[in-house]
Amino acid sequence: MFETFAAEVEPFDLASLDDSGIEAIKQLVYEQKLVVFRGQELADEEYIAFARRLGRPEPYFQEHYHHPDHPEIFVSSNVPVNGQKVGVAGTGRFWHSDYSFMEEPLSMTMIRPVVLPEGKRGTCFIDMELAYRELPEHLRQAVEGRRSLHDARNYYKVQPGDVDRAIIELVEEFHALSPGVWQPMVLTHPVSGEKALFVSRGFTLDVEGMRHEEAQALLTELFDRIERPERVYVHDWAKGDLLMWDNRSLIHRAAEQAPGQKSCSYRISLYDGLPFDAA
Ligand code: 7UC
Ligand code: FE
Repeated sequence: MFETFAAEVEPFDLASLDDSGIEAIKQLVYEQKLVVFRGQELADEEYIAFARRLGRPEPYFQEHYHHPDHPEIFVSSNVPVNGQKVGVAGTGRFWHSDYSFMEEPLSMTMIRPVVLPEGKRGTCFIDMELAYRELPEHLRQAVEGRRSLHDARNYYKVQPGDVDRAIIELVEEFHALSPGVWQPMVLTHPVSGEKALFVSRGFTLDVEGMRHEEAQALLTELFDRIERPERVYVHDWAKGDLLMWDNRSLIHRAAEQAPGQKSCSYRISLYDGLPFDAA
């Protein structure tokens, strides 16, 4: 496996950082794209307080993903609490960048495992700046200055209240809530000035100014290149990990996990105050 990105930081007290320490962490994330803080056992309130110092945490637009006491925390879990379902199970099992289907995509995402399954559980990442640099000329020309449609419709998760309702109604309701958005296919990072490809198999559904077949052929060619196994970096979760990454320069997906295992993680995504695209 290759490693052009990702940094690991040994255990230290995240909660006692001064302002310059917070700024240093943000710079580290912009430089390394993914940072894994080891040995962090934060209480929920400390986790949220840390996120607030980095930027503006954004509660997920669908409330059933929220932690019951903390809307800022997105709960990916198949572990009931007091017999009650909490959050949503099996999230993010497809390549994507968080909220790319929204007008304002999320700058940074943090995840910490809360219940670790037996066997492996992790998150996979792809460096989209490298993907951009590696594009052959014909693909670079196809994406430069073009927009593509990002829409989360294929990953709407059926909820308990959806029982007995028609699929078409659920799809229309979701579309009204989140109609999708045209995004540039190439981003310019506001800090490094680096260009990154901004598409993903999970959320990118169409390309501007192309016939349907042409658009799908271009997207499939792009995704097949981007997702080459030698370009996928897998971080296996350990207890106490806090992952933090830049959604402008990486796409990610949940790694496969053994079926039937209990797993729970807490995510906080935030806006860092910089433009998502500095082009
Ligand atoms: O359930 C999920 O996989 C959530 C996904 C549709 N969206 C995550 C995000 O922030 O983009
Ligand atoms: Fe995600």
